[in-house]
Amino acid sequence: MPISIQNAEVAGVFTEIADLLEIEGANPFRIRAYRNAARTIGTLSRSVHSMVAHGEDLDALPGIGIDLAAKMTEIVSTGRCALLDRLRTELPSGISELLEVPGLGPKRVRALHHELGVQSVEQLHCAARDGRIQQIAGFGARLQQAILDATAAHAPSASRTRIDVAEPVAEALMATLVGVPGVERVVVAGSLRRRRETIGDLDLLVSLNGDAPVIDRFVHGEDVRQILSHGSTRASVVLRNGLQVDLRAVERASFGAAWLYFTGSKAHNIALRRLAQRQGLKINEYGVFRGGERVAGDSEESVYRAVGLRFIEPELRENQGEIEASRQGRLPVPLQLADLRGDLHVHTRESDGHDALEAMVKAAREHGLDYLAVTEHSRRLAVGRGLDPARLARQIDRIDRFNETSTGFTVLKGIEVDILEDGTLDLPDSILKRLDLVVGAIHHRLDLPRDRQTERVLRAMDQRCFTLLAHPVGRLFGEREACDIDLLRVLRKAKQRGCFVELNSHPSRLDLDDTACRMARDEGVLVSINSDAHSTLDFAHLRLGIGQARRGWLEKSDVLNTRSLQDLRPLLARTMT
Ligand code: DGT
Ligand code: CA
Ligand code: CA
Repeated sequence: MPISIQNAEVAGVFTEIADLLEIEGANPFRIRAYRNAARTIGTLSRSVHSMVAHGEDLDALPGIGIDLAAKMTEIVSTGRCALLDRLRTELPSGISELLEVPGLGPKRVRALHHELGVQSVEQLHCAARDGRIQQIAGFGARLQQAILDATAAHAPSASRTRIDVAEPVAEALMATLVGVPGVERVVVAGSLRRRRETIGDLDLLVSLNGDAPVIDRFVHGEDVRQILSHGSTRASVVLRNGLQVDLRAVERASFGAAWLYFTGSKAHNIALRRLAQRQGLKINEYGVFRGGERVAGDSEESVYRAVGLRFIEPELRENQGEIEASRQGRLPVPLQLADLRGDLHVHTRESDGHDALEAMVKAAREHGLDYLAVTEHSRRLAVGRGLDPARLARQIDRIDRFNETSTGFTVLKGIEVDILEDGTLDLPDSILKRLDLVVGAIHHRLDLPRDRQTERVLRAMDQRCFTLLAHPVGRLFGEREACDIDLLRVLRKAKQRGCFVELNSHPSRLDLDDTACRMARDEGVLVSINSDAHSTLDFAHLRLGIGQARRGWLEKSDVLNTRSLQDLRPLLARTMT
């Protein structure tokens, strides 16, 4: 029996249960029972722990029935409470923090969650800033202002930059440094090398052969607005576009150790250092040392080898099990862009794309693909010039004619059909069943509460023709948070129905994200890495999707569109009957 459980802790568990039940909208009598019990426990002169230890009847206490007594026994004897654990997983993890904002109790948190989909303090801040809170009955402008003030520290930082914006900046900067005498290599480190979807600051590293004027050249670059620091081996600057860049220069002998160190993540570095310590070694940005002697450091491989590990791809360096997997030889085989054989989410001019089918096909071929699926919007999305059944029927005929004359490339007939609020699809079965695949997507009512949003998608997936769920959580960087949905249930439904989920490679989406990809892999659901191309240029985004998929530990076999068309067809066909 854990010895440290105090009455206040038991009461705290009951109060939290009552709060969470109230946010969920449970029976008021049940909620009150937990509140009363918390109060009773708070005023007891004896410890619940010792009463349980002496086998006393807790249900003799005022307001404590058999059920509550059993929970008290569970808490003091195991240190946990299954009901609380369940409630915590049912509600978004940020919900409890909302209760700590002054002025907010469970009732108001419930209203904020249900009316506005607020599930974190950051979202609360944005809702207050945008004036949405005062629109809820019982809130008002004064409370909104108080919330805005109390959550000021949670204003989202505009300071992270999308990877597609940061990457060309890094490349241009590197190009100015490669020609400097004495510079052997210029490489990217930090989160950009790990292919995170957003970048806090850019980290560049150069390998030097002797003295080189590279740091001076860097800080006096024409795009530099401000020099934050300037030393002999390092400098930090802010560029005119606002991006901060850190540059370090190291000798060749330390290059691998420095690259590994500045690539991070910090959590990965710390775990690696601990592992080295257990082997009597020391790792830092200069190398691996035993006593005063450097035993490795010129390459990253040498550093990993010195501590008994195989090379770990940068995308995996997040301290999410990669060190253990490396030691056991269980690291995923890195997915490559060239593994993709096709793209299952492409628009043409027929809806809101910019280019004709022929141009999209040409671009897809140039990207090494063998097939693409044309998936226009459906009629509900009027701004996207969505297709009604008659227009879709004409497109089906057009694609059939195209394929008759095309050699070595196939266009699949698809649709990006809206999932309506009740979970039905925006087009009838009679037309959908003529397609090769049906991509379902949510484009409106992203604010539904978690249970309704989840049910909506599950119902859509239960329909006869449903192949692939596009951009499952609907986040748009800088514009909109992910919708509140139980992804695990969605993935399990996909598994059960034999359908698939998308990793949308557009840099404003990257949805599924890395963590969700890993969840899909664990659940055995194939992920389709798609461009969602609206122009011929957008196939370049597939590379970003690959980075995210690698971060999510996906291998070639976990990805639907690494299949040849011949292997893909039966998988699609199963979802259409
Ligand atoms: P960001 O810039 O927020 O997108 O993320 P990172 O990972 O690029 O972080 P940054 O720029 O602060 O640092 C670059 C790398 O340098 C980081 O991934 C690991 C390494 N690093 C920075 N500070 C520390 C530290 O205090 N300890 C260790 N072990 N490594 C650090
Ligand atoms: Ca960085
Ligand atoms: Ca940095």
